[in-house]
Amino acid sequence: MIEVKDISAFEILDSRAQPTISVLLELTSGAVGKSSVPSGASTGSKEAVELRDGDPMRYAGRGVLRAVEHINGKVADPLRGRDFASLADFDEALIKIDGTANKERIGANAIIGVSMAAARAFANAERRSLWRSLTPTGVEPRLPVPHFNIINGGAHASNALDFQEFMIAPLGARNMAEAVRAGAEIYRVLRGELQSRSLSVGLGDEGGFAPEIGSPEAVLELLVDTIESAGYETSHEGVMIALDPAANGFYRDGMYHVDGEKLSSHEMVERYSEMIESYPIWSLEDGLAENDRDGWVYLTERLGEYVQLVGDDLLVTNPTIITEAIEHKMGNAALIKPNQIGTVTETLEAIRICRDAGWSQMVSHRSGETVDSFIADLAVAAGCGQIKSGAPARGERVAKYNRLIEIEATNDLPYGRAE
Ligand code: 2PG
Ligand code: MG
Repeated sequence: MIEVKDISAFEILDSRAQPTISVLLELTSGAVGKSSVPSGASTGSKEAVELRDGDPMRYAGRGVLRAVEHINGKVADPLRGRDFASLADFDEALIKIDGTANKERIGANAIIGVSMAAARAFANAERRSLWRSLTPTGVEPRLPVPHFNIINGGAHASNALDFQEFMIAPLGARNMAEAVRAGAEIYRVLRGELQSRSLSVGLGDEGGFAPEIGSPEAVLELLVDTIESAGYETSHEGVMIALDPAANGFYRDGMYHVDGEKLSSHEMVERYSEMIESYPIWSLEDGLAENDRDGWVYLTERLGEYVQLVGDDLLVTNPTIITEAIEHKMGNAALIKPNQIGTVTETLEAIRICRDAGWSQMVSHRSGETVDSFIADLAVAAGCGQIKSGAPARGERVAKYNRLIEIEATNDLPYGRAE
């Protein structure tokens, strides 16, 4: 049994100068866990509720003092001095305290912070690494293929690019350290390529470059050139490309607005199909909008055999929504973001459902981040085989990749996609 001594929270900043929550959780044994909470910009409508103060006099309404107050009072009061058998038990208590389906009473940003801090405190109490303590029975932990977001657009940048993320994935790397090296070397060559074409090397929210290039195909062309001039092969044995267009962002009145064109759902799928034929793309996330459900079914029929189709805004790490999507054959993989659902236990449940259905899982950061590297341990623990944490640059992005290098250096674990 693990006894909670105290929980406290305070308001800190994330990587976009927005307030977020940091939580400290102390056990009677003396073990302590700390966390800080990320925040998204392009969000799915069914994500658990991120509670903001709405006070225009502080941080333009984005303050989180109410959520902090909830942790220090409504959450901490009933949990102080209580015993728990496991993290699952603890998270169940959190869900009960909130009592709503989408965690709107306490705020999902408050609850996930407490859940992550508890996971760390419980691991410390067992004197185990976080990833070891989170590994579910029967799962083989592994180091995930990093997906480096090196060109940013959409809601994460002020350029005209409609697609949000262009990522490179060293699928064929020998190990984590070599995968990170590939990402960083390609990023460096890309900077030079952009400069030589007199394009901006200013950055988007996730540390990728945000040049004024309008067409996704022109970016893909540039990426292939860059990967090859950095000395890597564009293949499954080398480096492949992954896209997150985040199509909610350019879906209006039932049409997809890309680079000055208006495309129907089927036309959008055809455009992807051509891209996949012409460029080394292995994964496509949120290719269609979350409300375009028939489109998702068609997309999966049409391209599901050739490419990984990841649902993010569509699935929001929600076990019930993922189960429905599996039934309806909408996609074949899920993006996993703990703050979309609100507890670590429900996140692990979402991953388990995917695994049991033969769906892949990619663990993900948010565009607003801190240096908390929780998701690195989560990805290893759950054996997901894939992670995205932005560019191989900027402290809050690199914190996750560096944690993965540390786990690799101190343990004997396989690297790569789960079979
Ligand atoms: C996404 C994420 C992370 P945000 O769409 O996948 O890259 O962005 O955190 O803004 O939702
Ligand atoms: Mg996404």
